[in-house]
Amino acid sequence: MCFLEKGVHMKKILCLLLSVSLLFSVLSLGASALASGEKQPDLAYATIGSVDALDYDPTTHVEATQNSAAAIPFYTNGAAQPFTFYAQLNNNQKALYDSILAEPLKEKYDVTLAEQLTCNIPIPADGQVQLPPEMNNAIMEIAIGGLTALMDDHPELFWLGGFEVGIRFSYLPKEDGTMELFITTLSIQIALNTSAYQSWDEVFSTYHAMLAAIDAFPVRGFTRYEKLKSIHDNIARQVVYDPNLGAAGENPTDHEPTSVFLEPFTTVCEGYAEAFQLLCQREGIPCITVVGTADGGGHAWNYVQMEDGVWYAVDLTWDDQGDVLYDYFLVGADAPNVYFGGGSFESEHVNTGRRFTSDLFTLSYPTLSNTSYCGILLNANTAAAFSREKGMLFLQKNDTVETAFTTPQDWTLTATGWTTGDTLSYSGSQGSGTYTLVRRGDINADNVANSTDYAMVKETLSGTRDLAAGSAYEAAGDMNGDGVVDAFDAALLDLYLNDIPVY
Ligand SMILES: [Ca+2]
Ligand SMILES: [Ca+2]
Repeated sequence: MCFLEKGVHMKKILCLLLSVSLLFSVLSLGASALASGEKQPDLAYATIGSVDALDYDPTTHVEATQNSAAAIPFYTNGAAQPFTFYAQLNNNQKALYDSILAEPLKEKYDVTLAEQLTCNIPIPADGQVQLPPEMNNAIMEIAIGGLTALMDDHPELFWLGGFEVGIRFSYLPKEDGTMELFITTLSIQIALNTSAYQSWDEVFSTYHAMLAAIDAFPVRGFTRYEKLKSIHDNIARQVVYDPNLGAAGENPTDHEPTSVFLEPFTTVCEGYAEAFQLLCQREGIPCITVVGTADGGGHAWNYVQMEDGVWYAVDLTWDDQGDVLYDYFLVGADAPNVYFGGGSFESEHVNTGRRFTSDLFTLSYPTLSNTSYCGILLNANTAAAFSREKGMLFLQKNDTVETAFTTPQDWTLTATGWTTGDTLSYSGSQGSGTYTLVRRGDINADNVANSTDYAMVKETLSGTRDLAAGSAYEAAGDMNGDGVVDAFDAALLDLYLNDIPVY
């Protein structure tokens, strides 16, 4: 059993919201153009506002030098119909999102709107036009919406955050003393996190270093569950929560996934969640970062979609307590807070869907499962893996499983044995269920995976043995979990029995 003292676990919360400040400057159209009263379309340009990232100081803004090189194509979500926040955008927001994604490492973008914005306003006597508030809001809704969705679909674009927005417009004076304004283009200038990067060259090189580190990051396992656990554990082992957060020595990249993949390997919730998402995307596992509040502070965590199509939550920040915990690994909304106070996961994690301190755009999240992925909490040291859709519990060849599970105290576990074909029943306050056990590689269920089992796989290949389809015995030999026992499984089993970690 692995119960830890409640008091030793620090709740990790921080502010991740970006602040918004709108600087409504006056649009100067030129008095002469308006005085005539003639219908005279013209083109003008004005900065209408800026949105600053937290910690971003506009007075230290750094001008871009170069780096218009096309970005490296990043991993795509492997799902047949991947969940994207892009799908939640309107056409103008999509235009902005597309423009930046097509050429991510640029400082400035001129985005042609898919649907131009228009309004009718009085011709100002002094030629100084101020946009009506609803027009400012419409512009900010496009910019904030497009950027929010892009940042959350593509956390590898770690430098996105604060920005300035300008517009390009034409106008048409009318006889009745009003004029029609047509906004055709938004100009977005990306602000650099100057506490971390002094130039866009530095962003460029950091981007490539991060991609290389993601490529090299070890993720092991046969099943989605096993890969997720590997990602969870290996990130927790690689980083520590920044002990200097909010003080001198704070890692200026704390809020970026770079902080997980690059030295000095200190991060905060946003880094944990975005790095987790990037590694899931590398492995083809649908995963999103969720932003909101926890215990009143800004916080970020993940939702992951399992093979059953249902979304479960992972809060790696709270699971990394020196010891790696699993209290927030693939849990549901009703999961109890084992270590952090009372209530449920949902009562402790409130989605806001906002990356900026503006209510103009809010992300919508998929529905979180009420129940956790498995009804059992794992001991930190077990390699057991659950498959809810198959109703199976996979054990590695050398697992000693009598102490493999940590459960709330009102739970009972009953196992008929601990190898292939045995069953494990559980029941408690969160529900009950039964899993069929599969000791990976132990096809003949003698509680050891060895050359006898390997021979049985070879016999299956040659057609002299028939492992019943869908049975635990077939699952024990189906090393790569693709539903069929074939030559690939024979090769994998050979390596597995010889302790060569190819998976
Ligand atoms: Ca065996
Ligand atoms: Ca197979």
